[in-house]
Amino acid sequence: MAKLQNALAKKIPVWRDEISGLIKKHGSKKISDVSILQAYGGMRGVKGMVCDTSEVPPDVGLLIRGIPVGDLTKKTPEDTFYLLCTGELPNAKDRRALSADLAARTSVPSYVWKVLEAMPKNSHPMCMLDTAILCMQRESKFAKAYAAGMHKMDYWNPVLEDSLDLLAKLPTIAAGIYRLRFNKGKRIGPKKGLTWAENFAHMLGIPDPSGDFADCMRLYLVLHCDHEGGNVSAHTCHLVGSALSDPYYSVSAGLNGLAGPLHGLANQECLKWILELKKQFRGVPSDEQLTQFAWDTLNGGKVIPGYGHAVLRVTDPRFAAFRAFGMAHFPEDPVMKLVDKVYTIVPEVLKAHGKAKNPWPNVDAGSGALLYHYGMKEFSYYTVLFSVSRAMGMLSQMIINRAMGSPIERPKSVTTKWLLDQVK
Ligand code: NMX
Ligand code: MLT
Repeated sequence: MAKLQNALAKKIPVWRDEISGLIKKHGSKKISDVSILQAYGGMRGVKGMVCDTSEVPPDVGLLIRGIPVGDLTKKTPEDTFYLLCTGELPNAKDRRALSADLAARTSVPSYVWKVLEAMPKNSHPMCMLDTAILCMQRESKFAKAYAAGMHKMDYWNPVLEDSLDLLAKLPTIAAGIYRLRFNKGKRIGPKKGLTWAENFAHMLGIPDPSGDFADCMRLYLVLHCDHEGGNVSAHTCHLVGSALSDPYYSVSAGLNGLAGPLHGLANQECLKWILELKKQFRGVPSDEQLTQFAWDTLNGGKVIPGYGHAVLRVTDPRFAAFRAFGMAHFPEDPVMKLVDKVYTIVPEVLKAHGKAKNPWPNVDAGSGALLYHYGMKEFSYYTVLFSVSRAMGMLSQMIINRAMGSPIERPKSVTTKWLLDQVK
């Protein structure tokens, strides 16, 4: 852990000085106004929190520490986590050190498997993952250091330790859940010498003679890692962590938010929608049939999963990266072809419908087609893969927040009566 910890130890004092100088000099400068519509409308567009790991300009899409996510599609999750934490990509030596450090921490306490095995057989895989993380809370080094009276300025160090422990164990736990929940046979243990993503692919046990599935997992884990601070999972993790709840409590809480159909569960919903479409028309539908299918969804009072976004106003570059991978590896795959056809029709339908502010696909519109192609057909599992990746964003944000001494988050709510009084 020395390398990442050392890199952070050098950066943190610089960031602290920058932020305290900014607050001292310009603390009263206004950066946002809030309307009544925003107060009732999920605070959309309100700038009221800081996240330095990544940002999402609406007309560009995800930038990780200023680098467009489309430029990171050949990188590994280790590169990405190091970049999220420090603001710089690691050199080969530092990447290898991080990989080796994670590999040394993969061992999962045996009580976690007992808890998972005791859960009802039809538990949602997300419920299993979040339960597994929560039950490991007793392992938290931060909670122990806090109880021992550690100085506030040092919190980030045991939070980094917890983060590495948790990240290292997540693929083992997630793969174990896949094999247990879907009767895939015995758990497969991690293999020496593999990277974080390669080991995850290995432990899932999906036949992969070409290594393409492992490469798909690498890409999947890079693309989902972070999406600034206001999305439901990151924001939840941030809020819970701001009470100095440790990373196990906070990440489990954040992932409970990711499990919602308007957030990370949309990837399972999206593939379900595509397969229903395929079934109804026994293959690729005509433009008219697809248009009607989309309208039927909207007229049924439902959303079209994988489309729309609270911040983005263009095609999500993460969708573009998945599409490019699918087109490069299996352009003739029927589900991939459907995803592509949906992309030509649904934005026009959403524009005509006139409600969604963003008619373009988000990250969830195409990712499932890739997994389906490689034989992972249990789509209720897809959000677990999203979770393993998103943990990197939540944890890097948490390390930085503890290092910056961020306070407990506690915005002021108002009543409808108070609002009515304001407009009298
Ligand atoms: N299909 C149908 N209606 C939609 C869609 C969609 N894909 N997207 C937005 N709308 C509706 C939305 O429900 C709202 O309707 P109403 O006024 O009746 O409440 C209206 O359009 C305005 O919503 P927006 O301001 O455009 O979107 P908002 O910021 O509230 O929500 C999402 C963003 C992502 C929740 C929304 O676009 C959505 O539900 N999309 C489908 C689910 C999805 O793909 N979620 C995954 C997002 C990415 N992720 O992984 O988290
Ligand atoms: C995400 O990756 O978190 C989603 O695109 C949702 C969001 O940013 O609000």
